[in-house]
Amino acid sequence: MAIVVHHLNNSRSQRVLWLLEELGVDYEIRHYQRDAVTNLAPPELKAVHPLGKSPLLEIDGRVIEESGAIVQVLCERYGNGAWLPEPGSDDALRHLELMHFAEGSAMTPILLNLYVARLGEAGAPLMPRIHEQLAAHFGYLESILRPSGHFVGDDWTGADVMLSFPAEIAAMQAAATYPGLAGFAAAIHARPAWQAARAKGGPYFGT
Ligand SMILES: N[C@@H](CCC(=O)N[C@@H](CS)C(=O)NCC(=O)O)C(=O)O
Repeated sequence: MAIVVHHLNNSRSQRVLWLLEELGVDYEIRHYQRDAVTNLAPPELKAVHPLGKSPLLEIDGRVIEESGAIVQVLCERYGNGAWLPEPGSDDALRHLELMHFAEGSAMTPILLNLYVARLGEAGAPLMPRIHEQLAAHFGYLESILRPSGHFVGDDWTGADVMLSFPAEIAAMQAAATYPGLAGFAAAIHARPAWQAARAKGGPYFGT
């Protein structure tokens, strides 16, 4: 059954394209462009899933929403034993934790920062707490990055794919403060699979 990625330009969906390229899986991309003024997804995405967000993966005749679930299912099906730690191992537990941390925790201060900054002076009282939480989450990620350059074990896993997005944002906002995360993002961007995904997916955060 064909795999279809509903890909919004310059978005979390880049992770899914990158992983599919790493796994060598055939897939089709349907492209959607953000609104030039609001930066929001176009309404056509709501015809695919009620939330109208990206990534969305069509597989086995159903639509899967949530990057973490998409990454997990692709690693399980096409990883051939790689991209996920040994089931039942300590690393598997750590992997589960970080797969959820990426969207469940790390993205919260990132999104709050984005939205509250748009309020200007009205949002100013919230900014110290948001910046403190941004630093806490980015600092935590920087501290757990392993000498191997991975978050779990010494090879690429789904957790690296999921954490690539907050790491890229940390690198864009403060590369000097988070040199480990900046190096992690640069190592990903240098991979042929990532570059193939970038070529197919279109411009991504200035790359
Ligand atoms: N937790 C979801 C978040 C999905 C999400 O918010 N995607 C953004 C792209 S980075 C989006 O579609 N934004 C457009 C909009 O909200 O209109 C996931 O990881 O899949």
